[in-house]
Amino acid sequence: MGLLTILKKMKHKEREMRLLMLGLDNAGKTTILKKLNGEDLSTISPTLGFNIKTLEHRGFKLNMWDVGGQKSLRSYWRNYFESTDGLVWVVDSADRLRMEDCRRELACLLQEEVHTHTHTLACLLQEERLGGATLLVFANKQDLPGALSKEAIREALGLDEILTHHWCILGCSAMTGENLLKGVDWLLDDIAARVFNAD
Ligand code: G3D
Ligand code: MG
Repeated sequence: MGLLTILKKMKHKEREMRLLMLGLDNAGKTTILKKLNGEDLSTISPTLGFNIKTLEHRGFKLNMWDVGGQKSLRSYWRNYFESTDGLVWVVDSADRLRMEDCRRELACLLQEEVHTHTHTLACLLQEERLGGATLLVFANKQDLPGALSKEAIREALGLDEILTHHWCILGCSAMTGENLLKGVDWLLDDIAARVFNAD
C-alpha cells in the first residue's frame, strides 16, 4: 500500500473531505455555500481571495473552499489543488454569452499544461494535483427563465469527453436550494467509494 493510500485512509477515518468550489465569477459559488450552511442570502458580495466553510453532513466534515473566480484570480486556483477530494464546478446556466469561456476554463483546469497559459476546465482536471478528484458540475440558477438545461450545458462544456475523472452534472438553484444536497451526497458517495477501493 502506497503512502498516499495510507494518508487517504487516515483522512477517511477522520471522515474529513476537502472540496474545492470553482467556476467563473458570478456563477453562484458563494450563494451555494451559504444556502448549504443555512445562512442569510441577502448579504453576498463578490469573493475577494477565498473563504472556507466547514459543513457537517452525514457524519462527514466537509471543508469547502470557495475561491474567487475573477479572471485575475484564476491563475491562483492551482494553489488550492493539493489534496482536493472533490471539485465542484459551478455554472451560471443563464449566462449563455460566457458558456464558451466556462468550457475553456474547465477544460484547462482538467489538463493543465506547464507551457500553456490558457486556463480551461479540461486543463484543470489533468493537473497532477487534481488527479482522481471527483467532479460535480452544478448547472446553477435553474430558477431563472432563460437558464440552459443541464443537458445543454453538458454538451456545451464537452463533459462527455472527460474520461480522467468521475463526473456528474446536476441542475440546481442556490436560491431555492433545489438539488444542492443531492449533489453533495453524490460527491460524498463517489469519494468514499474511491477511497475504499484505493488498495
Ligand atoms: P460567485 O461566488 O460564484 O461569484 P455569487 O457568485 O454567489 O456571488 O452569486 C452571484 C449572483 O448570482 C448573486 O446575485 C446571487 O444572488 C446570484 N445567484 C446565485 N445563485 C443563484 C440562483 O440559483 N438563482 C438566481 N436567480 N440567482 C443566483 P447579485 O445580484 O447579488 O449579484
Ligand atoms: Mg463568490
